[in-house]
Amino acid sequence: MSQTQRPLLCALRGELTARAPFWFMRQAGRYLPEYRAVRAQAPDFVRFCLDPVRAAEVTLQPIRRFGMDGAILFADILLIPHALGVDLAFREGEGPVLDPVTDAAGIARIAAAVPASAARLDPVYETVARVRAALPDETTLIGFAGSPWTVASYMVEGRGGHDFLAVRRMALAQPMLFQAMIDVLVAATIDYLDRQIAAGADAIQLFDSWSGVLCASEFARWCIAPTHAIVSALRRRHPHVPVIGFARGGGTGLPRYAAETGIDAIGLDSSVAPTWAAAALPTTQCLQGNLDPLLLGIGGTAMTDAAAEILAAWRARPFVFNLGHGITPDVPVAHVEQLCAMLRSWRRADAS
Ligand code: 1CP
Repeated sequence: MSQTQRPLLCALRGELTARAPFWFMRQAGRYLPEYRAVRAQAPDFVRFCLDPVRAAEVTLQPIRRFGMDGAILFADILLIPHALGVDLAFREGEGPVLDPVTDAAGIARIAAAVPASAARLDPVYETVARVRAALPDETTLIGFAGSPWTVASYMVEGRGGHDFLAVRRMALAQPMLFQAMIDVLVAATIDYLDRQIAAGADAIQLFDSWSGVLCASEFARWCIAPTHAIVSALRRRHPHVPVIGFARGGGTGLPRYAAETGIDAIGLDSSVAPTWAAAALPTTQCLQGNLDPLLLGIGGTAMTDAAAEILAAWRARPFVFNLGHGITPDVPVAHVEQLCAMLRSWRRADAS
């Protein structure tokens, strides 16, 4: 089968597919017993991400069970700081902990590490190659990275999201210094994604999970501009590989993000009304989202009614069905099965 018969890839390229292609953020994860079994064998999360056999296995698990149209590479956005020499550990119940980078000397250290950083992530590209070889032809393989703002927020704060005061202060009070950090992340991210594509990734998603904490002008500077830099560099090297931009919490900044970054598809969080997105975002651009992951946990008609609302709002546009954020560990497998069955039976022709 040729690539053009991958429904998810077709939708990302702006085609009106007959079916509703779907995948779910964090589809590989703790809600799956088979994931927990592999995770139990791999207590160190960074090593787990850099173990191509295990990472490929957990990438494939949800595809075997549910047959999504897309597989997302199992890795983590914090592998870039790791490759840049930043100490990183994932602690049970606490999430990621990093050695903070907050001054010129720290930024000079990570800048010096950029040329060698892509090769430090060689195991990730091996995972990509293994997954692509094992996937059904019609399934799209999505590679990913964090967007520079979101990755920088972990590097400056030294941990996961709370109030983001340190990184927001640095961006506002020392913009030149902060720009230097963003430039390092842009360069490292381009090389990393270039290598994922060379290894077999069909599409790329940029996760800007914390873009919602920025004020409007800062959103343009730290979210839109670096995303544009990454997308244009990838486009020059790989003109046919679509990029999905997921600026979570982007709100009223989303039309500008859609128009100015060069992304092919826009990931939407659950706060965005599906009908608003259909009317406000460029009609050629694929929409992706945006069922509230909590509804997947609740199931029943609350879940299927909300999914039907998204399908109805987007029936005249290219779209990929997804959640508005990642699946949580408490989600029952049966609810995921029910949603997949509903999506599989939907046809655009019946929807008008
Ligand atoms: O086994 C475990 O410990 C489970 C938790 C877990 C998983 C499954 C982490 C820790 N990372 C991952 C894999 C992962 N991370 C994937 C691939 C799998 C898939 O999606 O199916 C992806 C795409 C990510 C991306 C990621 N990591 C993001 C962006 C997406 C999002 O959720 O907004 C972020 C912010 C991270 C950081 C991260 N990784 C893990 C934790 C606990 C955190 C911190 C989250 C926080 O700060 O609240």
